Amino acid sequence: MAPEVSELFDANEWTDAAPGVTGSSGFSDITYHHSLDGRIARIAFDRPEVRNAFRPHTVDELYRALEHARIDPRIGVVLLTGNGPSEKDGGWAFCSGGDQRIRGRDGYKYEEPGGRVAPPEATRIEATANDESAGGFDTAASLPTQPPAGTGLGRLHILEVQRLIRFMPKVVIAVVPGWAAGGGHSLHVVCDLTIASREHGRFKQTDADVGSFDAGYGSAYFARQIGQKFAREVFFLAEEYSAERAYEMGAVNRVVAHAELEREAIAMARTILTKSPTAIRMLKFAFNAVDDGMMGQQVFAGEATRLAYGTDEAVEGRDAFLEKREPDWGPYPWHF
Ligand code: S0N
Repeated sequence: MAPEVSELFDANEWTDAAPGVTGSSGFSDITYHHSLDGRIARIAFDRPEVRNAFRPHTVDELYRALEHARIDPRIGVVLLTGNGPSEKDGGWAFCSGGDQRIRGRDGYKYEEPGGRVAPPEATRIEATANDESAGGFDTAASLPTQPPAGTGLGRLHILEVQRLIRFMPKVVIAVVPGWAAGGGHSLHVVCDLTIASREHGRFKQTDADVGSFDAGYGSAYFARQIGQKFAREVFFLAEEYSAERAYEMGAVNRVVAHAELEREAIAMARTILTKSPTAIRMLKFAFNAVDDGMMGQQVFAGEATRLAYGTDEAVEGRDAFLEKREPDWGPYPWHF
């Protein structure tokens, strides 16, 4: 574990999320930690020199860590944040969106003028697959996530990350220590809750400035959150908003002193962890369903099916089939 991960990172709270792998889980563009009791995940962009902009390799790593947290039954809350400050100028960032230096005509490129940006093996977390301490869950972690080198094809798979955040049955909190801009702004929008630094939290939707627009959750869902007028203002004017102003607009849940940001985020997570996991999961999917069409219904329905499986009535249906007899629904009333 590296105490220098971030000035706000308390090394006494966290452990490397992938035991047996040196460094922070073998990632290069993010860091990934679990709380000592294994119930909270902390995933952080780790490119402070570019305000935590993401390149395709960053997105691969982010997706992998989020998926790892999603299928860990101990984890109830994920904190998504950005490490900092930048050694270059002391600036703080949550995330400044896609790395504009490698944006191509069909998305963002793995290849840079100097060659491939990261070796494919850096996307693997071998040691976590079937880890006993993690309850034996299998992450299929040894599968590479990057396309073969040299395809030259661009990617826009931050949208896959957005969907993972949206549909994971855990609460994802955006912990914003500095800039949330462009696609970084969209990520905070899609998170369930946002807590921001009073001194350094800044929000700006640059999409229309750089000719790159999020026409999905980043804008339409944002309008659901804060209203059409404010959302259109944020996108059409691309101005800078302080954390306090974002709070007034309803885009942020809490604004706290910078030095207290991660402590407050952990406290928020700890409160959520005192609640019923089933209630939290059903509520998240209920909040989502109204905006997610048939997909939202499918996700909500999956959880309803899981609950139904736990009833004697459903067990009777299964047993009757296996025992080749007619089911006896007698004990189960038609509720009114
Ligand atoms: C974040 C800003 C406002 C910070 O300004 P500040 O504090 O004045 O710092 P700078 O001096 O500007 O930056 C410091 C150094 O960091 C580099 N840098 C900053 N952001 C990026 C970036 N995004 N890419 C590459 N480099 C970046 C600066 O160049 C500087 O480096 P040096 O010191 O070497 O000069 C300000 O930096 C800013 O406005 N940044 C750009 C924000 C932006 O426009 N982001 C891209 C927006 N588009 C996307 O995110 C892609 C969208 C996308 O993926 C998508 C596509 C379809 C559907 C959905 C999405 C989606 O949004 O998810």
